[in-house]
Amino acid sequence: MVGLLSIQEPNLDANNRDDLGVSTTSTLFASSSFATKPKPLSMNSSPVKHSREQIADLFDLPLMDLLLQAQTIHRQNFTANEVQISTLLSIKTGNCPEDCGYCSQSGHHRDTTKLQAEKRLEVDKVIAAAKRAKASGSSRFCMGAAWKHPSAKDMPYVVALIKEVKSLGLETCMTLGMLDAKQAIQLAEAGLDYYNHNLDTSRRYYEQIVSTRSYDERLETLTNVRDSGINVCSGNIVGMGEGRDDRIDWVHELLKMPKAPESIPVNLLVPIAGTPIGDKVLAEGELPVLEWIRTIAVARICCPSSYVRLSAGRESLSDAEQALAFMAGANSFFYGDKLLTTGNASQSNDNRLMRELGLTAQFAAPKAPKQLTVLDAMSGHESQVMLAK
Ligand code: SAM
Ligand code: DTB
Ligand code: SF4
Repeated sequence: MVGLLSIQEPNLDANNRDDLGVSTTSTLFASSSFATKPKPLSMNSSPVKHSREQIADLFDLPLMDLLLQAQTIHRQNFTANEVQISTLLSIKTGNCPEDCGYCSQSGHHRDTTKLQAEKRLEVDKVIAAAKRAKASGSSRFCMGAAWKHPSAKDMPYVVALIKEVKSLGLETCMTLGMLDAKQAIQLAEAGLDYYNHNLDTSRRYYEQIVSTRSYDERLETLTNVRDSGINVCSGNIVGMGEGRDDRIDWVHELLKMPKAPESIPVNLLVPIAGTPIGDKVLAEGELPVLEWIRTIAVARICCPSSYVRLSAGRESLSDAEQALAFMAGANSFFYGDKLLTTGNASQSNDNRLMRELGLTAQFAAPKAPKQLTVLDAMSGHESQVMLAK
């Protein structure tokens, strides 16, 4: 006989924790032991999210206080010194109809960037790249396409890619532009683990970097992804000429979502000559790297159970700058010699850096089971035990 039970697990949604507020440093330090395993969370915590003012206060902290708080929170939620590694591949490069001011792939800037557009990459080429990524130690394979949104004829192609890449034992991530609800469900049914769709900056500054789509359209896609059951990956770009207020507002946007993204890539702008934003930053100077590190730390504190990823921009950074970013609570990065169209910190350099910092790579995490089969000790019958979300 198969019965259904329901066991309530402690609520592991870190946004619902009451012991991580910015003004509760005494609680924070009292509970900090720098243990390497996550601590059990309180079962009766009430929902607390940082207000915009609290986020601004975090940005204003002396850097060492901010880093200590971020690293402490990191260690309460994740295994210390363990990082998740993803590899990126561009499956359709260039000639994008959107006009994102930072992007080499926008068709609007093609006369000045001179980027060579390419057709969709064939399935076997993508699979060969995924196999190389797995062999090199990546746990997740992220496929990006320069589309406004996938067309109906692109859907069977991306569904085939998800199934094939998953069958290699890799987690899958895609970033294909906007998705409607039906498309998100199709990708979820194919088994997609993560969908990346960045808000990039504040609502206010967004209008100055993209004119072909709105912030609300971006949020709509994120809602469709969340509702489909795919894990949400949504991050930003720091250093596009935005102000700290915009970085604060971006963090605040994450906290306005019903649930913070599971994965938060914090990109440091790669200034690309021939793009409007790249040219401006190249002429006027780049944002100091410490502000990117502060942004990582604030994202870590405000979204304690999310993976925070060092994304674009690492190629130009020193070992010490990257070490500070990990100290700030980043626990994921893009691995491999190339991002989508620009270079990345080389794989051999990353291997050396990981050894020097004592970081280890996390294996692909299988999805948590939704139910367990248990044996009733009295009757010997099997039961399916549902695990509460
Ligand atoms: N077309 C899809 C989209 O926009 O969602 C997916 C690809 S797009 C290249 C993915 C993300 O890469 C962007 O949202 C942006 O955050 C980041 N990105 C693009 N160009 C960048 C640059 N020059 N520097 C840093 N990040 C960049
Ligand atoms: C994300 O936030 N950063 C990655 C990934 N998601 C798709 C892309 C970075 C692109 C950097 C510029 C380029 O290589 O074209
Ligand atoms: Fe297209 Fe994405 Fe680049 Fe914008 S960021 S131009 S949507 S590829």
